[in-house]
Amino acid sequence: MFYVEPSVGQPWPHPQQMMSSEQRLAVHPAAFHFLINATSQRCDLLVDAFDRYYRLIFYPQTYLKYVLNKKASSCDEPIIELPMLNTLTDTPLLKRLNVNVQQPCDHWPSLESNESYSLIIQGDHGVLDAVTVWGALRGLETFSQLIYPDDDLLFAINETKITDYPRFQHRGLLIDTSRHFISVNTLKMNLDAMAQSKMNVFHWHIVDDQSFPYDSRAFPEMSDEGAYDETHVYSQGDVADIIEFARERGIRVLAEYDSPGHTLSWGKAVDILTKCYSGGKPDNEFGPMDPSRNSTYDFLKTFFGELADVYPDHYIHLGGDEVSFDCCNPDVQAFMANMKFGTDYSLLEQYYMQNLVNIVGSTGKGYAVWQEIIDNNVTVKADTVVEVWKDPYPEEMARVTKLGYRTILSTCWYLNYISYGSDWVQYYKCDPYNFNGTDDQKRLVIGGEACMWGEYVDATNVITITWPRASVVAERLWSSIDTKDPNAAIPRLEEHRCRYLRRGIPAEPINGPSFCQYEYR
Ligand code: CP6
Repeated sequence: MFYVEPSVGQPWPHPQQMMSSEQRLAVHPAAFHFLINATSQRCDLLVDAFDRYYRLIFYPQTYLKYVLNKKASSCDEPIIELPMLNTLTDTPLLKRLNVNVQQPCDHWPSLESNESYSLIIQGDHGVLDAVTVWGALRGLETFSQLIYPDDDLLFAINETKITDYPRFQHRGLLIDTSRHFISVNTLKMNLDAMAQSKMNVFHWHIVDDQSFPYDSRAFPEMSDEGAYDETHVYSQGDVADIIEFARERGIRVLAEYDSPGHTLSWGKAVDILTKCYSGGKPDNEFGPMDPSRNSTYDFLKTFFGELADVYPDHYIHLGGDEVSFDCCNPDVQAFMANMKFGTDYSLLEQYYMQNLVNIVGSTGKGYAVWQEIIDNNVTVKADTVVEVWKDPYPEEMARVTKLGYRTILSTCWYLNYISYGSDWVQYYKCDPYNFNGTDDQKRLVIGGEACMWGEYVDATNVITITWPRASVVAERLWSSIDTKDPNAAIPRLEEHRCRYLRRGIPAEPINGPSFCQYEYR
């Protein structure tokens, strides 16, 4: 073989258990419908999902346009006609998918959501069973991927039995919107790509040193001064729109407001940063949030109080990474002497973080943090999620879980590193269980995140560089521990990438020479 050939009708990520037969069924848009059982009837999430998946299956070319413009046009544009099924075919028809959801529809997905489902395609209908609506969404995605275009039948599906559930509860993707602004529509396209790989956490690294594109209710001046310009800002409406778009796909929005480092843009409008001194006077440089002033903590109370209302997820990410200690300030030094910290800046960092986690904890929220918080001995709430991002990660995973904290791994999934060749194989081989620890420690590992830092990506390339590379992480986090052979993954990954193209998502080739008939135009 001189180029990689895709599989046909194989889902990605691979289901926990799947059996399929040679028996093919035809599927036609004029002769197929979704049917909801009685108890799941009043679930808008499901009704909207049927509408989306009907389009994704039969009219993938118009799908994205439809979901991205939903707000703008209230009437659906007519979908293009497909030729009628050739009535001479003797292939049986799949007429409907019966969807049964046991529990009443919840409003928000959470870390504890049950995403399991089973799917049986047999005879003239399919049955999708799930405990929750979130499981039903995952099952609908799988169903849509089992259906493949066919020259004679238009669309075909093989008789199949699937039992499926995620190996890990937290399957995230970090997108950074501070180094480059990324439009709401591009973020939505990315959320759609996540749903198509069953990822369920959008880690939104929304602000950082370079820009503050969040329009705060309490401090609107922060984006007036801190964003690149006044049009490159997420309004409260934009944030709500992203959260809703994610919710419809069973994706949580984990917003990160990183401090005390990485906050230069925060300080453009509010006086909260450490002023650096050289030669005995301020030199107009700024350091991390000023941990020595009470006014800093007053600000944090108001600001994080607001965020607790804006973001519905139980968790908010507090950052805490890469705090630099080379900003000298006499007041901070006096404070350190007074607090008996000596010259140990890690104690100062610990003091700030301890205050911050107490403030955020008192809003009722849980928090995620980068590993430095734990390395610095801050006492955090028992339900804290610690994100490991440094090497050597096996030691860190062992240390954090030994302390009893839930952990997610991102070290080996920094997708912002790009290089020639099939770099995805190394992501595929990395596993959150690659460390020495007891079963109790392993149980504390709740998943991981692919990270797409924003220094070298904006709307021109973020989708292309992220997909399908993040799908590789998605399969590691969803599928069984035994789904690990890259050679077995190649044809399915190739089909998955081609399916992204068919659905209008410009995912890049990652297996060397290949051919996808839905070439991106
Ligand atoms: N920004 C923030 C970053 C990074 C981190 N935090 C980062 C560090 C190293 C690499 C990529 C990104 N750009 N706030 C580290 C968590 Cl290689």
